Amino acid sequence: MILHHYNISPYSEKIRLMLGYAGIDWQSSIVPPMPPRPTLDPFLGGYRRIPVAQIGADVVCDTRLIAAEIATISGKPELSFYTASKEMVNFATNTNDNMFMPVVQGAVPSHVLRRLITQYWPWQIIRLLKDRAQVGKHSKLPRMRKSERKNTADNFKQQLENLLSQNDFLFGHTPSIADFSAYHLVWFAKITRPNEFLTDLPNTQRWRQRMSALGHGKSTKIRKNQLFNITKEAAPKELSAQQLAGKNVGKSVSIRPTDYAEDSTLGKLVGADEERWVIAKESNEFGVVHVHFPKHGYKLELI
Ligand SMILES: N[C@@H](CCC(=O)N[C@@H](CS)C(=O)NCC(=O)O)C(=O)O
Repeated sequence: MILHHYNISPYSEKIRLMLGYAGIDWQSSIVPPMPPRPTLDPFLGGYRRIPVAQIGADVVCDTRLIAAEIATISGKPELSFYTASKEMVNFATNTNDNMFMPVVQGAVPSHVLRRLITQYWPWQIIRLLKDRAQVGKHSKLPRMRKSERKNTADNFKQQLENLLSQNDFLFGHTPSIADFSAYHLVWFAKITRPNEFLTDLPNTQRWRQRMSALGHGKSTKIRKNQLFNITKEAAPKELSAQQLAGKNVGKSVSIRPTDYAEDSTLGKLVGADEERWVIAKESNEFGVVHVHFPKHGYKLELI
């Protein structure tokens, strides 16, 4: 599996750690923290969120679907939103949908800057901050006041602390999609507000260390020409009979996230089932590439 990601991206950390836990060797393609992304845009186009996973000529968008691929490859159903227990899935969905923004917006600017300065040039940082201000301005997520944000974060932390009083991980003795969906937020909070980090929450502190110790597994860097050759030479994985018979298959569509950074990807719908849409993008350079989107959190329109 190739992972397109960047260092300070919390959703990327979720997948890096999951790959480490699942024991899957992976190839790492570092992308800029904002478009343009020259190693990804030429065959993906449109969708701008990170991380994105790639297996040959199949490009998998959103951690919901990437986690499902990891669960299948590693034989660990508890890592997928589609096969984990109901309580794990409810917790992970609520965390994904409602906790990311309060955590990101609660970041202390000086700590964010301190981290960015170690990785990017000043002009890149200015562009990034401007970009994120634009993303925030057009976001459909409800805006929270500071006090509301703090209450939401405090309740979430207390929920973690209570669940972790019974077990090493949120819903048992091994990590599940629930743990990975919460951990990347705690990881980001530790970087961006270290002074007020998990004070008086001993169970959560120990869990954070346990999760962090899972590591990122074995990865090797992949260069642009290698990446492009793989994309060109591979053919997309065969779709199932159910996917081929899915609603609107054969039509030209656009697919976009419904919350923020809503850039659309256009193509021909070639597969659809209860979980995902698959669109084909065709170019002289790369031939046919299949791009997979989850249905949850995305909107399809006929064009
Ligand atoms: N629902 C997406 C959310 C991904 C996401 O929001 N990622 C952030 C970075 S952690 C992002 O893409 N920000 C805008 C950008 O990088 O262009 C997922 O689960 O993959």
